[in-house]
Amino acid sequence: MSGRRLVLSACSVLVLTTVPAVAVAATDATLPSTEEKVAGLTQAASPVARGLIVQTTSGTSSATLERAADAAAGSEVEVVDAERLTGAISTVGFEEPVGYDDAADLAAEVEQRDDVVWAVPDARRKASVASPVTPDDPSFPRQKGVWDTAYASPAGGYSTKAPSVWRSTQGDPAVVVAVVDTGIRKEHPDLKNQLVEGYDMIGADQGDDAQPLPEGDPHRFYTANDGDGRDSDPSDPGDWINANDRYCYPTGGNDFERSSWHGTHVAGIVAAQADNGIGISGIAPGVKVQPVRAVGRCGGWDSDIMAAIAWASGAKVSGVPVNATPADVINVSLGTAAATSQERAEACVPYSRIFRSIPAVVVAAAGNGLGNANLEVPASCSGAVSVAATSEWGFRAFYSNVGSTVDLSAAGGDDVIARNGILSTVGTGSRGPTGTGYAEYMGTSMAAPAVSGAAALMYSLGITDGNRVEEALRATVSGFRSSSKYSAVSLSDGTREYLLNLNCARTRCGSGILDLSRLPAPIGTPTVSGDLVVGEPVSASSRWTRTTAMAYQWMRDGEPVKGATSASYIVRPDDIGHRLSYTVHPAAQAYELIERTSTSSGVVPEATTVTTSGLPTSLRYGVPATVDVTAALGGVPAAGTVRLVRGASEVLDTATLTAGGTASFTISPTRWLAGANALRVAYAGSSEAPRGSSVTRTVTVYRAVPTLTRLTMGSVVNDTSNGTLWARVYVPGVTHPRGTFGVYDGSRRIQTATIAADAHGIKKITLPRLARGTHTLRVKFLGTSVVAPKTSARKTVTSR
Ligand SMILES: [Ca+2]
Ligand SMILES: [Ca+2]
Ligand SMILES: [Ca+2]
Repeated sequence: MSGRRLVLSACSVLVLTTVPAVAVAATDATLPSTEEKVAGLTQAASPVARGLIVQTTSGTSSATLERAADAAAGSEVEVVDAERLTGAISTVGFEEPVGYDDAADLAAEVEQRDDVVWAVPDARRKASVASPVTPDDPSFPRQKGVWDTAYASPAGGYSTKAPSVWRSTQGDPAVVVAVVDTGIRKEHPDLKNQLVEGYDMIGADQGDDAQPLPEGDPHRFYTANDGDGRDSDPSDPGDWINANDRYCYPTGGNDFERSSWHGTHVAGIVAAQADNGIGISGIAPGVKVQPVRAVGRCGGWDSDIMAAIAWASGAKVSGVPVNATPADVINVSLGTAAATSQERAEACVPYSRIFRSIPAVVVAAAGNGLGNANLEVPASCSGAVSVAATSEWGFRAFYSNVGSTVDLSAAGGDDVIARNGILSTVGTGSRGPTGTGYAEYMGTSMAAPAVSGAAALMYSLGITDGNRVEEALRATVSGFRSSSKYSAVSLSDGTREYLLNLNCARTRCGSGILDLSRLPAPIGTPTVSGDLVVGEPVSASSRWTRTTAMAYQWMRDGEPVKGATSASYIVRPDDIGHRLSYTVHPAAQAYELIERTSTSSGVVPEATTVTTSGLPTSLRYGVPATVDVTAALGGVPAAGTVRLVRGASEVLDTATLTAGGTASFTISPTRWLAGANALRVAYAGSSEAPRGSSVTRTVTVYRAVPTLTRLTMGSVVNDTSNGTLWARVYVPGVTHPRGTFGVYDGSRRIQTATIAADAHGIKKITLPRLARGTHTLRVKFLGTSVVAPKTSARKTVTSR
């Protein structure tokens, strides 16, 4: 095992050759030098254009303009449409935004045409969706992997969207993320307050006999590069490699490689200090980083990396003092691809054994091999969270390995196709350290610490079980950009062509792209709202960064109240003299450990009790009932008022209690519809006493039973004139019953008449002429929602 060298997962140098339908001038796809990037830090973020705005001479059609722009663009920019903006000004759209400079070049070319007056890039002028939290760090706007303002939908684009969680927490300083890497530049102003003690776990290099090289051997500390073996100082001395270095490159012929300051870059992505007016902000700027040095020049050894992981988690490593601040999350932005699945399986045995024996979450980079993530060691080993990289466009970053062992993806920068890297902290100096600064790197090395930062935020919120954190990480994602346009991207490293599919899918890039706006996090402390009155509801009041189904448990003096698991709670007599509170957590299993306990309510006061007699379970419409009420507090008659309430809040009547604490209501059910009515008699309080208990009963109001009179109707009518009859309906307790009469001749209705509003239920009904003969007539009151129908006796009438 100790013979394996693992290398950093920062990206190797590749150049795009042809990229169909993508705007890339692939002239300089290599990583710019650190100094160039540091110098560029004060400049504004690279602007983009989504098309051109063109003024033509009259008579140039949009179609002509589109063809012209397309011809000028060649294969580098895909022109999708052109349309008239206003007058002779038109817009030409690109399929994807392109760099402003490229668009300006294209505009200049289009402007050469005789029928074009001028052409300028259609540039973005304004952020679409601002970050929910904007720290004062001056380079925050350039941190497109943290919050990308270029998208209106999805808000924050395909970034990590950590500012969504920052409304709740930026991380708990008790949470530690170990960065197993090249070490750290502790003096970096954006990191110096963010660190806990780490360790340098790089031992002496080994010879062919698998024994440490002897003292005096010039390569004894070649990897360590700090002149000694394991020591307590994880400072990064630099990992440069000289030209034609035959120790790292046995066949020689290599160019000089600058120091990467990789561990410092990764540490800044996790937890660069926020709101200090300097540089950038990490994903979890409130937590601590523990730098553990395990890779140096030319990479590092499995044995040192495993020792670093074990030590970081708090496990014993022989010859090394125990870690006083064991890490909750361990970031491993390094690895190499095994040649075969057999080799990978063998290499994973000790790694998985360690991963499974420690409580910490291990997050590892899936590798930048443009190939199979399932061969990457240690990311593909079971027990590690394997992270692939996506670009700011929501596609696979071109370099990222993909495969079924990937757990999720995260923004890792793509400086070649999407033209943006991940900005973070670095040391400066091409060999040893000369200072500190910032640089954009891309790689799964940059995606993994975004996930580690997310895991640290989850720990800070209360998901302190490593398995639950892994589950939550896989759940806290949004979907990949759906498109097929990147199904064939061709790149070259100068010797080999790579044909890449940049479309992500769950089988290739994990469950989705890390999206912390999907993480429900509490904002502030939950409270109990509502009046503490027995029989009345109180409700849970809590704010979260995301609306999602919540689970509640109400508590009485901190003890759960059985069955009280809704957002609201009806105060019970048992609660008198106790305080109420509740716990609340997202219902989804992945987040259920993010639980908060509300502040406690005041003490539930002793309630004035109300008793009633005569409150019926049913009433007849129009027939009043009398309810006697007694209110007492501790056996003493209560003063104040009582209310008769219908439903939730409709006060039907109010009565003042007598000196004996009694009152009575006359329930006169003419104001209600028939059916079930929830009636409540409640103590309404007084200047001395709070509101008290109530008595609630469902009262069913049946329809009134009317009586019907037919006032006048002779037994004989003339067949040449209209007969008349008077009908009247009586409804007990109702002065002016409403409704409709029907007059029937046998079973046939021959007339219908509606009673006027103030007619005492009386209606004069004019009948149609009746054919000669005998008719059996009836008058029927047809009934209403509150009065039942009623039919008169038959009446035989003869028409002559
Ligand atoms: Ca050392
Ligand atoms: Ca050291
Ligand atoms: Ca900062």
